[in-house]
Amino acid sequence: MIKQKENKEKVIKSRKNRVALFVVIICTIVAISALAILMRTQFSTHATTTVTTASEKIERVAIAIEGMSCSGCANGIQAMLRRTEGVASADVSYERKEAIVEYNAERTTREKLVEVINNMGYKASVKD
Ligand SMILES: [Cu+2]
Repeated sequence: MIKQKENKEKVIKSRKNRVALFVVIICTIVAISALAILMRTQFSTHATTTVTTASEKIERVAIAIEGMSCSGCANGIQAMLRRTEGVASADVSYERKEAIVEYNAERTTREKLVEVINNMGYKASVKD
C-alpha cells in the first residue's frame, strides 16, 4: 500500500519533470525559428521598402501581452508579428510584457494584431 503511494508520487514527479523539459524544448524551438524568420525578413526588407509608398497610413499601437514565460516567447511573437500582413515593425519585450507595433492601417487593424498573438496561446489586449 505504502509502496504504491510512493510509486504514484514518483510518477507525478517524473511527469512534472517531463512537462518542464517539454516547455524548455518548445521555448528553444520557438527562439530558433524566430531567429531564422528574423534573418529571412532582414534579407527581404530592402525589397519591401522599395515598394512602400508615401500614401501608406502607418499607425502605432502598444499591446499588453500576458502569458509569456521567457524571452523566447517574446521572440516568437515578434517574428510572427513581423510576417503578419500590414505590419511595418514589431518589437516585443518579455520584461515589459508588451508589443510595440507599427502597421499600415489600410492593410490591417489593431484587433487583427491582438488576434494573431491570442492565436499563439497568449492573452493580448490593446493598451491605451
Ligand atoms: Cu518562452
